[in-house]
Amino acid sequence: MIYNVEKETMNKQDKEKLQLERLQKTVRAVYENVPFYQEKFDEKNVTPDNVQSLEDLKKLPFTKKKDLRDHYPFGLFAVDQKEMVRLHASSGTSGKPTVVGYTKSDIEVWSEVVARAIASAGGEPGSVLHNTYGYGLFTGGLGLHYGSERLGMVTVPISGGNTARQILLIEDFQPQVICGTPSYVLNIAETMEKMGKDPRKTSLKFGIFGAEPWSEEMRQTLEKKLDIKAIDIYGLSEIIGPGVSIECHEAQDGLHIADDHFYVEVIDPETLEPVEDGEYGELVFTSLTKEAFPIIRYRTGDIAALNRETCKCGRNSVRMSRVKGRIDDMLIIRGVNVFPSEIENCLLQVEELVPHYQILLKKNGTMDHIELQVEVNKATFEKCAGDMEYLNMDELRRRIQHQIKSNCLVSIQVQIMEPGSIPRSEGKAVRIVDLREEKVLQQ
Ligand code: DLL
Repeated sequence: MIYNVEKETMNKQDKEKLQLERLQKTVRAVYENVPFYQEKFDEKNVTPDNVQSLEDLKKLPFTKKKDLRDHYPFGLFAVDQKEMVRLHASSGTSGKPTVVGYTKSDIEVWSEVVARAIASAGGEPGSVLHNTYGYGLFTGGLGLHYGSERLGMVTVPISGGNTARQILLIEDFQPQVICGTPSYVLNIAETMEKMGKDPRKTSLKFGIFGAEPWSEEMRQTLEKKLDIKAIDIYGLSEIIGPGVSIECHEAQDGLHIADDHFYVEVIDPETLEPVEDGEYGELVFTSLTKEAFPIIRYRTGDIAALNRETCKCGRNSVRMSRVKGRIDDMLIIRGVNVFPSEIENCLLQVEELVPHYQILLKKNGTMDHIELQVEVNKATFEKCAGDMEYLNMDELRRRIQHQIKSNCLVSIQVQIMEPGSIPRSEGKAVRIVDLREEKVLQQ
């Protein structure tokens, strides 16, 4: 079902006209109300009057996460506090969190784009949505919540954690849709198995998964384990939260961006020049309708590619590929760039492994050293009578290393672990642990 047929199937010409009108209004609002933008525009010698076409957006300066931190907490807001109704913040691994604000109208827009997203994933009015995204300052819980209610779904605001209770409510409330990070929903499915329950036998039909990078192989694992369609949803608090883009259940072929609200560019993170459609680069978003926290050319740090072909579902919006990873999480192993999601892809092709892993960054003297911890499944563990020594680890380790070498072109040290030994997440999975300074890189 298409939630907003008029906006989601709008032709290119009308869309661009609408985008330009909204862009001009946003640019004027930030120039007049946010000193940070006025200064940056002045440095580049541009004023709102210089934005006469969508192409002119390129004249405007980029905004980065550091700009949000430097203006903590409210320095980039464009409206008076009296007009605002909500704050959210992202945790951040060091220093101050990044804070974002919403007016009533911003919450309306957010609910609308998430309602579109849930409908795109297969949600329908009257059916039940089990929402395991964390409620609170994180945008996942409340973002999906408002969208689900807007669509007219019966919303279960269970939030993350207390997995046994999640399972009880899935059995008793019979939801059709589950939302959460892919790693946490996998954790729920595995807990069901441990309790002797079959995760394929629930009422669930669709899963709406995002908030962390995940691979195509992980999608197949979740679809098989839970007998559902696993849909990728993307968003970030700086732009609005979840609902920036989502796949449609009809095609599952790229994520439709709500591009009447968020204008997308993809740039080469080194040269800052735009890349061709289809080429991977850094996603950059400009908000077109936000009031409290409008944002111009925000460099997300997320790597993806664009596709402007019409989708078979009928939506006309520009689509982005699944996010390959964040620039900050990219590992450089002897000169080769690798994202954790690419390693995940390789691991899930090895039958004996479960989809849990951690990449440890260590120091070996003065040299950086990377170690991959993977976990064998229960059946494999039982085959070796619970004694890891009996397992032909060398052969398995060689196969894993070969898989990674042939797909990612890097040699990496692999440590095979017992079932259950890699920490499970109740929200965003921690895939990279930096032990060089005892700090966690990815949250
Ligand atoms: O994670 C918003 C969200 C909530 C999205 C629920 C989807 C579902 P932040 O906490 O600000 O917001 O984190 C945003 O998470 O820049 C990406 O690096 C990553 N991310 C979000 N969705 C995806 C996805 C929420 N589908 C950061 N695939 C973003 C890969 C994702 N990475």
